[in-house]
Amino acid sequence: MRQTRFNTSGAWQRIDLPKADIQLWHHWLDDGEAEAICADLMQTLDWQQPSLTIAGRTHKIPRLKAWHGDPAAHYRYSGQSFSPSPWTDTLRQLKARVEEACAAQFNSVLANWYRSGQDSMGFHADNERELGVEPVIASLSLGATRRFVFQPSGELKAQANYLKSLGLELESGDLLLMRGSTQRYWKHGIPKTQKLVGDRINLTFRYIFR
Ligand SMILES: O=C(O)CCC(=O)C(=O)O
Ligand SMILES: [Mn+2]
Repeated sequence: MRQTRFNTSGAWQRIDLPKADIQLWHHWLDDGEAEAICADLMQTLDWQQPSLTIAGRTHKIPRLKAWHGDPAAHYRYSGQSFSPSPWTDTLRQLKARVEEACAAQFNSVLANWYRSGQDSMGFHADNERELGVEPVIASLSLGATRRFVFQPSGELKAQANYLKSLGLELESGDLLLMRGSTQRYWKHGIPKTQKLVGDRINLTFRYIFR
């Protein structure tokens, strides 16, 4: 991996994928701080486990999630509009630090809590219309290490079927920044694992346009 510095000071590494702009700041938070923040978030966020209906069958999503942000940062999903829960002190402070590290602004955060290796997130792109044409997404990982996998999306796969997936072992305190055309050409997900892994919380800071 090539070392690069961009926009702001810091220890960003560029992740080399075509038609993507992905940067990783390994151990952006040290272990102690990441652990304390993870414990705080478990207690203070508005955790829910909604159901999804796929092909006529209803399942609870395989993780817990919470959505916090500015009151105006509505999110539309499956024809419904959701208002975020308010910022907690911890989230507000983290948001300011993430904004500085990423030289970007965010008005909401989606939190996901993977309780074990059986919790997961399917492949998707964060390309909803309200995220704008080139979404800037800052993703902070806390707790257990999990494999985050990129796969070329339909459009890119059709152009270059030699492209393979790329896995990143995201550790506690790692900050991943996705910008530019990343969401257009790549999908990402957190596969289940048979390994014995503990709790992991991931925060994705986003900017929702109205
Ligand atoms: O848990 C992760 O690292 C990924 C979360 C994610 O992709 C999302 O919230 O959209
Ligand atoms: Mn995502």
